Amino acid sequence: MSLVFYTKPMSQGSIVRWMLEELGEPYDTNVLDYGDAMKSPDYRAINPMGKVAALVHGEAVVTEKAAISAYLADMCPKAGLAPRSNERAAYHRWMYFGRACGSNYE
Ligand SMILES: N[C@@H](CCC(=O)N[C@@H](CS)C(=O)NCC(=O)O)C(=O)O
Repeated sequence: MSLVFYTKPMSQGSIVRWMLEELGEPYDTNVLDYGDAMKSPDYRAINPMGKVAALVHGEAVVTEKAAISAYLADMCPKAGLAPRSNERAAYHRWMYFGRACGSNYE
């Protein structure tokens, strides 16, 4: 099933790109510019927020970098990117900590 990644260089899409590369599955990339391209009706049909990153996997659409990362890890267990059940609490904690905050340093 095809994977299509919507991103912009030097954006939070880089986190998703890292996951896609670790996954090792083929994917297509659509690079969007800020402004008109990201706010177009065509792209808003994928992400109503008009932001990157977004992932289209067949009929499934996932936005939000944490959600996309978790989706990819679960979609392809053979890649070993999601932990075993006894490690899931820490996995969720640090997945959402790291991807929810731009800066977490005190
Ligand atoms: N909560 C979103 C944030 C996405 C986001 O803010 N993306 C920025 C690029 S780093 C964007 O697309 N900005 C374009 C805009 O707001 O017009 C996520 O985690 O993926």
